[in-house]
Amino acid sequence: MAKQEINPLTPDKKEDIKLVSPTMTAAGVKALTKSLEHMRNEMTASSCTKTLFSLNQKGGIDCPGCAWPDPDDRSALGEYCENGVKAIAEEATKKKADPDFFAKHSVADMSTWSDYEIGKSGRITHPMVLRSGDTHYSTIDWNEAFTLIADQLKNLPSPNEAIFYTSGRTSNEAAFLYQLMVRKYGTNNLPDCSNMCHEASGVALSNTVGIGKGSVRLEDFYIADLILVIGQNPGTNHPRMLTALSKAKENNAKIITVNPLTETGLLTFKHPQKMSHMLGGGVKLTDLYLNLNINTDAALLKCMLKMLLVKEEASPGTVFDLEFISDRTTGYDDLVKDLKNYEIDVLLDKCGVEREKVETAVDWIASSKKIIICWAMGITQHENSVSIIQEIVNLLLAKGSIGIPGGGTCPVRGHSNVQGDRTVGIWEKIHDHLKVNLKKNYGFQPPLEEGYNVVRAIDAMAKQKAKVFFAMGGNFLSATPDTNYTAKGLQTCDLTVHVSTKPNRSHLVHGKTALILPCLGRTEIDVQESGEQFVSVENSMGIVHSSQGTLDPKSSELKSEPAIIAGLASALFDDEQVDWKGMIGNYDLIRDAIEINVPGFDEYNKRVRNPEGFYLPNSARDRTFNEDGKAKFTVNGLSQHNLADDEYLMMTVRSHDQYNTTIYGLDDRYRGIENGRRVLFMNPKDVKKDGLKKGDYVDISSHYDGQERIAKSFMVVPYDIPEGNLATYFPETNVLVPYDRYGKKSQTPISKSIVVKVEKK
Ligand SMILES: Nc1nc2c(c(=O)[nH]1)N[C@H]1C(S)=C(S)[C@@H](COP(=O)(O)OP(=O)(O)OC[C@H]3O[C@@H](n4cnc5c(=O)[nH]c(N)nc54)[C@H](O)[C@@H]3O)O[C@H]1N2
Ligand SMILES: Nc1nc2c(c(=O)[nH]1)N[C@H]1C(S)=C(S)[C@@H](COP(=O)(O)OP(=O)(O)OC[C@H]3O[C@@H](n4cnc5c(=O)[nH]c(N)nc54)[C@H](O)[C@@H]3O)O[C@H]1N2
Ligand SMILES: [Mo]
Repeated sequence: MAKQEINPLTPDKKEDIKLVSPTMTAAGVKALTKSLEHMRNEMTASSCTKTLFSLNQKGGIDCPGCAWPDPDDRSALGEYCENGVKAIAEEATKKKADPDFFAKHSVADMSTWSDYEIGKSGRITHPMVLRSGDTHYSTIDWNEAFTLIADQLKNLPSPNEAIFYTSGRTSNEAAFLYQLMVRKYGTNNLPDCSNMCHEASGVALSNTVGIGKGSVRLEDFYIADLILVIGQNPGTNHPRMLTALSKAKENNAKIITVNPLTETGLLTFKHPQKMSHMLGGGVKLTDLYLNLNINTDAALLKCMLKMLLVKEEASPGTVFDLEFISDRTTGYDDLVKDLKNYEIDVLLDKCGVEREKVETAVDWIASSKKIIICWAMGITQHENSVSIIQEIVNLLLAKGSIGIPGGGTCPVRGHSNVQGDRTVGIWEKIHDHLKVNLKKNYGFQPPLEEGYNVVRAIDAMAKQKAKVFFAMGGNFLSATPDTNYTAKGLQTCDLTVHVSTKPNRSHLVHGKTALILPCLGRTEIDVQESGEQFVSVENSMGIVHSSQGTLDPKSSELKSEPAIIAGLASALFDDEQVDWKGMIGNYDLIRDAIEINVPGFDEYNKRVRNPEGFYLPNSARDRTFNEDGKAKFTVNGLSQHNLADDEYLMMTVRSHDQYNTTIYGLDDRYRGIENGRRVLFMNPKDVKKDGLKKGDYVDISSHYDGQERIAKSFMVVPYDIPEGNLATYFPETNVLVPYDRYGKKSQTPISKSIVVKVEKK
């Protein structure tokens, strides 16, 4: 059979989309019924019971849904939310993508399916291979697969021609072993999903407060005076955060939301496990909603700082914390000098928020001390993300609100262990302590030169500088920018390998030889030589805790992620420096290895067995900033877009029914969308201006450096979004994002500010 061309894009068939009234209350009864529906459709009854009662319980399964922490006073029912349950149902599904499935469907056929259809095919049960010229994946023995990969790696002229990607679900144990294998092999090519996610937060926070993580604890939410939620949609992406916000409200905190869209999840919340919420009207969360233009947060924050400065100068010491500023910071005078260069009216005009609303926000900030600022992808995926986050830090520093009970920074992480992966060594740069410790403890010189991050990895493959691509989880093809260019890169590789739980589009757009290595999921029991194992993860607030599955593995052929790494490492190296076999026989030995290589993990095996886990050290929380102990104010510019008359600024967001590239369903009930995903949210005035109407189909294009990129067949949805701004769902529009346009200093793709044109079909 002749090999067919594979289209790497999500098929652009017109969908039968229904536009309905958005649900205006987050969670509530609907969330419960939706959760149960997903579980019933995907799982057996006994799996439902075994997982639900263990989810986010102390010593139970850490929810793979997001990185929000669990409260210590969680109920006997555990802490879960609608989207956590969907994540579990997706993994613990009874459907199987087994060898018969792969024999029946060719790679070319599967590539014409939607992401939803591909994902719903079920759990992969056997290691699969696609050799050069094959049309279908077929089974391969584990040892043969390891030898195949090891041979390819050994034959590369340089270890830097191999790339080792990580998605953020990987446990600390697997991540540590993985980076150990990769660095022993000789490269720092360890791109990870963080490069597309909170990289800018890490860079900006390290640069200013000396540690790339947030400073608040969950308990701080309960005593805060004021919480700002900027560029984040927790109702969909971190639903358990709504419980913390509602608790803050009960304790009289005020909440300000900054977002171009009025997100239902931030308006009213009904806790599905609280009778008072369910019977009453729920809790009103946001007190003040600032609907700004996309990518104008720096202007808004500067405007707030300037208004605060006016108040401070009128009555010194009443608004800013002058003692903290003089004792614990540097750069305040430069900040003040720089603020004088800006006009309030010009800043207000740029962000498009009414003056009175900003003044109210400023009054609240002026009179509050315990201020928490939360942010996520609405802030981190722009060219000037690092600057915006540094402006957030400026505000908190001026107020003396970092490192106090009830105040501080809160970058809300995405993947459930993305923060932990970085802590234990997944990074294209190498931590200073690993440079020293890997040599000391394992006797090899780790590579020191910087490896490829995500955008560099794409370019290296497309330019044939890298020939082997290995992914520990994730969906590199669809999650990354510039889908066609990424596809070209993957397709020119000699070998692509994916350690995965379920099929995704990255398995279909592959190198000359391709492997899928099926692994255990979080929900499953992991038995090794010394018995049943658990793994550990770090949440958004720096707590490390255990996670242990309760379900029987979907197939006896599945291996755990650590076992896959150890299997490959044993085929790759024949020296005795690292006891791979011993470590996977008993994960305590991996944790011992982490303890001696990574600071902060003293008595890891003991402390991880505390039901609540343990906090990693956090210098910003303790108010020790940087080497000189001082935090830095910074001077930052504003974003510039200079759009032509027919251009828009477009953000790509998540629907309520997806987990990144995994599509749980086709509805986004908080935004009134049913049965489809190819929608373009547009201001009604813009719809009219472009001669369009509700329900029309359009193509969207971008034109960076004269190159046209097109995403086809999107339905126009008139929506409450500022004029000149558009929104679509990712990954359908990733094809429009040029791989070489990214955040300064963070190299995070500009997924939230893409300049595009809209054309009627
Ligand atoms: N159910 C579910 N949970 C998830 C995920 C998922 O896909 N599904 N993904 C996980 C991952 S990896 C991550 S990183 C997080 C993502 O969590 P979020 O960051 O909440 O995800 P997004 O949908 O990208 O939403 C970004 C929000 O930013 C707003 N926004 C966009 N541009 C701007 C801007 O310029 N300024 C401001 N102020 N706001 C802006 C959008 O309107 C939207 O409300 O969630 C994690 N949890
Ligand atoms: N345009 C645009 N692009 C974006 C974003 C955006 O907002 N807009 N967001 C970015 C962000 S924040 C992120 S984090 C990335 C996400 O990028 P990735 O992390 O690469 O993508 P996911 O969709 O989360 O990966 C899903 C796949 O992971 C596999 N998987 C699930 N569980 C496991 C497991 O336990 N082990 C293993 N080995 N595999 C597993 C399954 O096969 C599944 O198909 O996308 C980025 N891309
Ligand atoms: Mo993310």
